[in-house]
Amino acid sequence: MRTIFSPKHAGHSGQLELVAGALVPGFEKPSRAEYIRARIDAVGLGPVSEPATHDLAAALRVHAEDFIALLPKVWDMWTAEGKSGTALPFTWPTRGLRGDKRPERIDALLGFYSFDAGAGFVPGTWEAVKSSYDTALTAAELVDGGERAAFALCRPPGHHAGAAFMGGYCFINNAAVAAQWFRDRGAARVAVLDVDYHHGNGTQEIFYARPDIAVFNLHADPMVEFPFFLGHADERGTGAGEGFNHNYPMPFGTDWTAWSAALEDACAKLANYGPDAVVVSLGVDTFEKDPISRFRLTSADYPKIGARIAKLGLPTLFVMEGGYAVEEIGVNAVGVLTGFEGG
Ligand code: 6XA
Ligand code: ZN
Repeated sequence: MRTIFSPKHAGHSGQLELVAGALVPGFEKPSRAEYIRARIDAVGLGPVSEPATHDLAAALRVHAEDFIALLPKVWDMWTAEGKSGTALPFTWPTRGLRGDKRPERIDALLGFYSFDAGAGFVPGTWEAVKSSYDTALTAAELVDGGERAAFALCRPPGHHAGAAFMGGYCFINNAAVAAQWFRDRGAARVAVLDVDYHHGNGTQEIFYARPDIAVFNLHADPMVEFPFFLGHADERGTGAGEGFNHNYPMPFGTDWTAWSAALEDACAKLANYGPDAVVVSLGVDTFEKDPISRFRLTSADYPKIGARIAKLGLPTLFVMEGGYAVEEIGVNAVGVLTGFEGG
């Protein structure tokens, strides 16, 4: 399997995030991608190449124009206001406030376009976000060109980013961009299978009213886990999209037995949907030693995920999402891919 990977991800480094009352170094750090990159070579997964540069047209197919236009400007606006450190939102337009008024100050604008303080900017953030987007599209082109599968080693991740908001380490929704791109290239139906520990609220929001892109999400119960405000089992889609969104919330402590039963159900429904391509939002924060998560998958489980996805027999794009046990992230993420190839 070929991998697309950009060294520009490394510019998104040293950002702080708000955790339990303190601003702490981001868990979403460059070494994550570097460990995965090293493991690809160690197991001989296949060639690794850099993405081609794309314009933002594919992003605008799933994101709002004003939101995308802001992203390249955030850091300069932040410093122009005399601010330093990590560019983070200050105030959010929650219930009872005006969500229709777009403020002028950057710290308020960041709140206007965010749902948490988890997607902070540093000087290299936009370049990394853009390279992550290019990575997803370049890998999607490989699959569209006839490769059975490809791996987009994206960083930063994307599945929490909605049509007009960022959050949870995510800025542009790489998986959603790729799914829509497959549609625009002629796929009649596309499925997104999100196996990250966290619910992919952005992907769900983007496709919620659509029958042509079905979304399957396996994740920790949002009653007790981030992103908290989306991801329940009764969210099944709306209007023409009703019945095409499938959530599998699971309790803390979920192990392979219960998790794989959910995967089996999702794969059966996905196969029945009959998509022309599958986009896998590949998070490995389901791992037992993940520092911010509470599932109990082991390293031996990841190849089994890949093998089950391979059994679908569909053109498959893997898009990297979460996973914070950095020393094991390479073994686990690449384990899914080798499991796919052997399966
Ligand atoms: C709260 C935790 C963000 C979770 C990010 C993630 N700052 N999403 O891994 O899949
Ligand atoms: Zn996650």
